[in-house]
Amino acid sequence: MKDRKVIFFDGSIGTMLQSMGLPKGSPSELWNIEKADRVLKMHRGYVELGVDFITTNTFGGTPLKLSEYGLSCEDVNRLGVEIARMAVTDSDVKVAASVGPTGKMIEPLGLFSFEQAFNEFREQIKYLAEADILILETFSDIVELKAAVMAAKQSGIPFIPSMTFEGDMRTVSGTPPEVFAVTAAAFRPLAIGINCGASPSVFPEIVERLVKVTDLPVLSSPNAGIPRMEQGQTVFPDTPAQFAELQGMAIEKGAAMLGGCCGTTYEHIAELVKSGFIFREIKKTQPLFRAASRTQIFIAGGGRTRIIGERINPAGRKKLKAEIADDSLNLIRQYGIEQNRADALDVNVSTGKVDEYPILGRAARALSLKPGLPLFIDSGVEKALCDAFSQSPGRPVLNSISGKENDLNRLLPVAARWGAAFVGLPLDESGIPKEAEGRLEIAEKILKRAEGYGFKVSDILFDPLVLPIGSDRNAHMITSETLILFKENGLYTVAGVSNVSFGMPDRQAINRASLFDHISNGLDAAIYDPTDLLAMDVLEAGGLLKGQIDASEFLSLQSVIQRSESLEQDIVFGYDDSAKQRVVKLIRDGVKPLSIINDMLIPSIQYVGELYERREIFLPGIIASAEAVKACMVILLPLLDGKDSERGTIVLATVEGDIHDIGKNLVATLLTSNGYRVIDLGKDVGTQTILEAIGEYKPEFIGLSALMTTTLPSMADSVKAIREKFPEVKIIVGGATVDRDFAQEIGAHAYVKDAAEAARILDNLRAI
Ligand code: B1M
Repeated sequence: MKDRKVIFFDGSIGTMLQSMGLPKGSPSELWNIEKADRVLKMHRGYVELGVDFITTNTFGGTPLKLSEYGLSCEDVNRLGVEIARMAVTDSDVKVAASVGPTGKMIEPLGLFSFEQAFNEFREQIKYLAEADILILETFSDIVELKAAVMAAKQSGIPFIPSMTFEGDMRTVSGTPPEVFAVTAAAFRPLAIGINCGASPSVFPEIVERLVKVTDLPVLSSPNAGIPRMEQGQTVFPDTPAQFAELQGMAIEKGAAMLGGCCGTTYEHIAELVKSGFIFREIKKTQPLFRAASRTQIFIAGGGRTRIIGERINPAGRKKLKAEIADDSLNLIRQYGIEQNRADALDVNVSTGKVDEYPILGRAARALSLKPGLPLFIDSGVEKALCDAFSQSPGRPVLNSISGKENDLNRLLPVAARWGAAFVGLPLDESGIPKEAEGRLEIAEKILKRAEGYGFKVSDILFDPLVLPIGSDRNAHMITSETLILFKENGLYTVAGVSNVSFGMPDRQAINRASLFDHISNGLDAAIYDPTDLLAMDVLEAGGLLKGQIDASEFLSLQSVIQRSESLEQDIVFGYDDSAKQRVVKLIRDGVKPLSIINDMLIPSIQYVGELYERREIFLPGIIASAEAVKACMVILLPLLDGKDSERGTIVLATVEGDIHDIGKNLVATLLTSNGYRVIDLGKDVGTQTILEAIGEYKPEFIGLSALMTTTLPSMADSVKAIREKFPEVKIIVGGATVDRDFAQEIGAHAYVKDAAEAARILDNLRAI
């Protein structure tokens, strides 16, 4: 693309339909059925402006979202495309079918599984087949985006994924633009985009960052400014001229396509179309090997040699083998945390005795929360690989695919489907070629076959193969020759360095010598032990000396290991095993369980919330901390002073739409220990379930918890329904966003500030 006309998309659909009478709070998709003429008129308005693409009125068109309004997925989506098609008849304008998020948080941030999300998108996309392209827009969770992208890819319709970033240029769950670009590009979309979000002013900079890591065209669709409330109305303040000026800056940074999101109108888009913007191609550097986790990117081929932590591998590690056999993740988590100085982690659970499914996926899930590094999933078992990929946010790496026909036929399609990069092993049915040339031949065969699935050379790290020096004194030299030959042929390289010392004494010395020899020959990445601090220091200092990293990156690499000195720090870092050990010790030292909860655990998790608000940690970090608190509670619960007599029954629940349950669990714990029988319905509990539980358990009390302002209405609804159906049951409410006035206003019998006062308040209510 050189000096080409910029491609224009339309602007906001919701804003335009509201200006045509769509009531606030009513789903715009309903109008595909009830007011198709107005939707058609809205589209035609954009077509007349001279845009290249119009977007269908199907943003909230997943079955789940539509079911809230009793609407049919098939009708809404088919009609949405039909109306748009009608609007573009006799023109060259194309139809982009809009697909938005499900509104559910995906595991591990929420309860909705990857597969559930994928099925939602697949179902919606089934009815969008008549569109020219799909636009997957306003996604803020990279995992949910990946589910949508995979469904789009499977449909065969070209697609553009588009994410929403906050003012700090990360999504709410902590994903930076580069991770989005690398993850999305792996699925070969038409383009990638950014839209919506609270801070339009950062759009040009995000475009610049995206353009640096991808060859794909970039679409920029900001809102018309930061919305504010004026006399009860949401107002988007940017004028068409201001909007076009911002988009002009995005063009300067390399955007190829422009559109508008919330608050933009015909006038905003007209201003863009008449602007005369010309797409300016930004000169690209050589493509590099890229993988990613939710928050971090792994780049090999430029700069210093990257380290992939090797320790999560049961080969030669008896304790780890035993833990995997016991289905335990403790050591895997610990090794993950200990290796946080690496650039990525290799994850291997193959013991030869245990089925790798589902423990590989569980390991990937745990490691993606903490330490959150990009993952090399080391397995050849398709079912285990797919599960682990579904638990690896970002772009994982499949380690490895050899030149054997069976491997190529089985594993290349898996890597392609999941958008994974991979490690290529130059061995085949005849074994490992002795000479470098033979290994290059197989590497080239792997590359050729991979190209048939859309992979490029920069999607693969080739392993020159490291064999034990003890069994062949030339082993290291052959690896070196192969490495040099691979590099001369433009391949990216990775080596499992420590294999060289297998069976030898003083392995560390041999490993270090081998590592540095390979580095001097240009090795791009090494699977190595990052807890070998001397090697890591020298590697990083070497990068500094060669000008591959600057002084500030050198310093940040040095300070990466987070050592915890206290229970509070364990919670903040999310180190659950260490936290449990400290709790046991504190109890042994005579500290009261309640004091551990109130004085250490609760303040720590609240501090975690402050770090999150300051964007110093992201959602996966909060989850790791929350899980550490829960692990401690399992130890503390049985130790709280219990009373023998049963003082009454209470049904507890976190209200619908809210998945925070630490506080509610604490209330359950303290009430149980005070002699109450607790029926805990869990989190995200709807009114109907609560009513059914009251019918079943006949409790004297109901306790509802809510942590978010957005879930206070659910609490009010539940209280209302309970009071109507079971006026004799006493209701207590609590949670960080609840206060006495609100409790009174919604008709609860009591507000409970914290778990410690819950039993006393129930005792008081019993007395009434
Ligand atoms: Co989220 N979260 N979170 N979160 N999270 C908050 C609550 C938030 C304040 C963080 C923030 O943005 N600053 C914010 C809510 C903002 C608001 O509406 N005012 C928030 C948000 C927005 C979200 C998400 C939407 C993600 C996002 O940020 N975009 C998402 C929501 C998903 C959903 O629910 N649909 C989300 C997700 C999560 C995690 C899954 C990552 C995790 C929850 C894990 C879990 O609970 N299993 C999580 C966490 C851990 C938090 C913070 C950091 C800590 C909450 C907590 O456990 N506190 C929180 C920030 C903060 O509080 N600083 C935050 C400790 C706990 C002991 O306190 O629950 O208040 P609390 O309980 C107290 C009292 O309130 C009382 O007793 C306890 C003390 O003894 N109490 C009761 C509670 N319930 C009671 C019931 C009673 C009586 C007393 O009777 C029945």
